[in-house]
Amino acid sequence: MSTALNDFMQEVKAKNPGEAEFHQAVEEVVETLMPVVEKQPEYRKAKVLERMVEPERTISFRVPWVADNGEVRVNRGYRIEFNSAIGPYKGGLRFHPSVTLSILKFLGFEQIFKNSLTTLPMGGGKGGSDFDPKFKSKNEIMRFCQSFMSELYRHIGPNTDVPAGDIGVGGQEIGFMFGQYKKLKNSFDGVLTGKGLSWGGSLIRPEATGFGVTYFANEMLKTKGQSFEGKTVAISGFGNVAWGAAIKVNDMGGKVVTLSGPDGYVYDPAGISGEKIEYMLELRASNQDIVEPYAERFGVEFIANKHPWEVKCDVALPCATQNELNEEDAKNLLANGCICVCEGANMPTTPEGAKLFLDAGLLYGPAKAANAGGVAVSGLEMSQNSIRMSWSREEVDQHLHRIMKNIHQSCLDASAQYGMAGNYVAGANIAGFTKVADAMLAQGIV
Ligand code: NDP
Ligand code: 2IT
Repeated sequence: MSTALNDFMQEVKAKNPGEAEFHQAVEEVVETLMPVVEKQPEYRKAKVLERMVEPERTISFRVPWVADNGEVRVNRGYRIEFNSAIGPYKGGLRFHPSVTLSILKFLGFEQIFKNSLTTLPMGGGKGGSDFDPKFKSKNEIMRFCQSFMSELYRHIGPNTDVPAGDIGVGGQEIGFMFGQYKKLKNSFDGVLTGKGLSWGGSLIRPEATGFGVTYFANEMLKTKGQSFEGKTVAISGFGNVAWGAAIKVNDMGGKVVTLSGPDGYVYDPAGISGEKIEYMLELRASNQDIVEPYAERFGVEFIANKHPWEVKCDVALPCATQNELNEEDAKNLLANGCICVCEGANMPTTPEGAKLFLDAGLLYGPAKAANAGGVAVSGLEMSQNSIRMSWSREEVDQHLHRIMKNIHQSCLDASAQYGMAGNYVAGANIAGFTKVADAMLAQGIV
């Protein structure tokens, strides 16, 4: 570690004690940005990096609600409004018992660069709660969402901060929160994305992250004269992102052989396609957060308490959660001949795993570039809301495909410009950073 990076990280750690995920996300970005910042005295003088790691605003609030049995429950809600240099704060809401300030700060920080890469005018933010949707009734989820929005509504708005979904927050939760926002504000605003089609949502938003990851992986494969045709693909997770990726991999001629949940993974060597993909929606809607019923339903192997990275595959798409692919998993993938790892989840690979991929020269697509398709279509939903129009499926998909190709090219160009050709991690960080940093310089010390 260089002295400059070491000093910088010491300060970040001292100011944000105990926030391991946030430190991890900052270190990964700053490591690749140091050479850029050191070449630009204006960035250093204006303390652009130091300002970027400090959220513009951090909101934390009480979320009380009543369970079906009459018991009062109290959760904690958050919204991190990280950076608004290039547009209103934008980013998802995560409802999961593992949610802490550290997790949301890592996600909000990454979102700044991801949103910049999309080329759409969106700043970075993230929020959520330690609420666990597992085994909750629909009415309990509704009451929780209403209580959450009863505080959040005063901090957000279509030109201020536009939340969306993430783990544990899908169309149903966005609906309950939108209803409560509209009631409190008496205004029909495009204040959340991922809305239903009849009330301002965009076609392709549910599929967007998974489609985008697959488009990005395909662009990477093309640089080696390859495609998804005939490739064996391991996917982790079974949620929104994994579902979209499974559909698009099949469209592009690949064969998906795994899915995973917190209970383990399923191995389906015949390929996960057609009704098996649709079954993923049932699995998630069952609210049990387990993948084993897939194995029972389709008569395939279930491997308890393991990740799918031990399976032989050509392409791996981690689509579940942070730090789900470690050094040993990376070794297994490389030993089994995997040629491409493209991240659907946010920060799924540990730093040790990522280093192995970069050293081996494998095609490695980092989350903030590869999974930007979700927020990109959120941006398109905002545009459609602003002009009070809705675009066709084909139109939105074409925009998404074009945006993913452009992100891929920007990463390649930036990596080459700084002497790290083909390193998509450096490319994504540098390309995402420059636009935000220049906007911050232009807007003065605020
Ligand atoms: P869903 O709620 O639809 O799916 C939930 C996923 O969460 C499951 O696949 C499950 O996989 C995983 N999960 C289970 N247990 C835990 C745990 N203890 N901690 C954290 N995660 C757990 O979420 P999404 O599909 O929307 O999100 C999956 C990933 O993609 C996340 O990293 C998210 O940040 C990222 N992402 C989502 C976007 C979106 O638009 N929805 C956009 C860009 C990125 P498993 O059990 O195997 O962990
Ligand atoms: O991590 C992400 O980019 C998301 N969860 C989507 C955010 C959004 O605003 O659509």
